[in-house]
Amino acid sequence: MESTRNRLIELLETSDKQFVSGQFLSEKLKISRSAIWKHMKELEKDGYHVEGVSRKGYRIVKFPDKVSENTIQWGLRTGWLGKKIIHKTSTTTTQQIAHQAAQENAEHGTIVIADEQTKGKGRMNRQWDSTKGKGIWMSIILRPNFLPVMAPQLTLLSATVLADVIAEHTALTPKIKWPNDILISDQKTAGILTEMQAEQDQIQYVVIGLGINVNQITEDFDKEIQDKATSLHIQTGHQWNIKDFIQHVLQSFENSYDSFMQNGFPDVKYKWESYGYRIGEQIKIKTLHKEWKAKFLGIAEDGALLTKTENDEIKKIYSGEIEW
Ligand code: BT5
Repeated sequence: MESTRNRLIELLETSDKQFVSGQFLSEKLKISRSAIWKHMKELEKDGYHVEGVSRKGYRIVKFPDKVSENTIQWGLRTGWLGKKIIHKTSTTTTQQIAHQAAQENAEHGTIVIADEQTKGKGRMNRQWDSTKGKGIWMSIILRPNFLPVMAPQLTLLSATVLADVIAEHTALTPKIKWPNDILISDQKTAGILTEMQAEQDQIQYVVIGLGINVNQITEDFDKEIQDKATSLHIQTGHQWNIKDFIQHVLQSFENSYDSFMQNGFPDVKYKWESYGYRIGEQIKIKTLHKEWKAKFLGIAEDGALLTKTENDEIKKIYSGEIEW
C-alpha cells in the first residue's frame, strides 16, 4: 500500500504539474482506476492538493508542508544534491545512518534527514539538541576527489552556505564563529559536524552534519543551553516552513560546492571572512592541553585559523575552540 502510494506520488511528481491520465497511472501501478481514485483521496487526507479533471487526469498542485522524501524533492532544482533522500521521523543521529549508507555505497549527494534525533551529536562527543519537527537535522554524504587534509575546508564552506541562506531568506544578520557555529545576536542557531572516512591520500566519503534551529521556542532547548542557543523563530517571531528551508540549503550548498570544486578555496575564504565573528580581536585559543591568547586575523589559504601571537608570530590553528 505504502509503496504504491510512493510510486503514485513519484509518477505525478515527475510530470511536474502536468496532468497524468488515470489510464496511464492504472497501467503503471497495475491497479484499477477506482483504486487510483481512492489513493488520491488518501493523499488529500495527508495534506496533498490533488486536482482531478475528467479526460485529463490528475496532478498535484501542492505538496504538504511536512518533511518527507517526496516533499523535499518536489520543486527541488538541484543537479546532484538530494537526488537520493533517506528520511526518518525519529532516529538516534543522522550521522550514523549516513555513515552506514555511505559504507553501503550511497551515492555522492545522498542526504539523510530526521524530524527528531534522540542522540544528536556535536563535535568531540558533545550533544546536539534536536527537538522534533522544529529544526533541520540533516547529514550530507559527499565523495570529493581531493586530499583528506582539505576536508576541513568543507566545514567552512558549509558554514558560509548556512549563513547565506539565513541572510537571504530572513532579515537576520548571521555571523560565523570559527570554525562551525552560526550565531545570531551572539547566540548559536546552527552547528556543523564534519566526519570522514579516508585513507592517507584518498577520501572515501565525507559526512557533513548540519543542525539548524528553526522553529524552537526557548523552552524547547535543554536548560543548560537556553541562554546560548537561539532559533530563527525566536529571532524573528515568524514560523518558518522547514521543508522550504531545507530546499534553500540544498540549492545553495550545491552551488557553493560546485564553485569550490571549480575555483578552489579563495572565494569561500573571502565569504567566510565577510561573516566572520570578531575578526581582528583578541581571542583565547583552547586545545585539549593548552590555552593561550592571540589576535584573530582571519582564515588562511588552507582554511586554518590565522592568528598573531603575543610575540607577533603568525600562527595557524587547525583545531580547537576560541573564546574571548
Ligand atoms: C556542533 O557541535 O555544533 C555540531 C552540530 C551538528 C548537528 C548536526 S544535526 C545533523 C547531524 N546529526 C548529528 O547527530 N549531528 C549533526 P559543537 O560545536 O560541539 O557544539 C555542541 C554544543 O552546542 C553543545 O555542547 C551545546 O553547548 C550546544 N548545543 C547543543 N545543541 C544545540 C542546539 N540545538 N542549538 C544551539 N546550541 C546547541
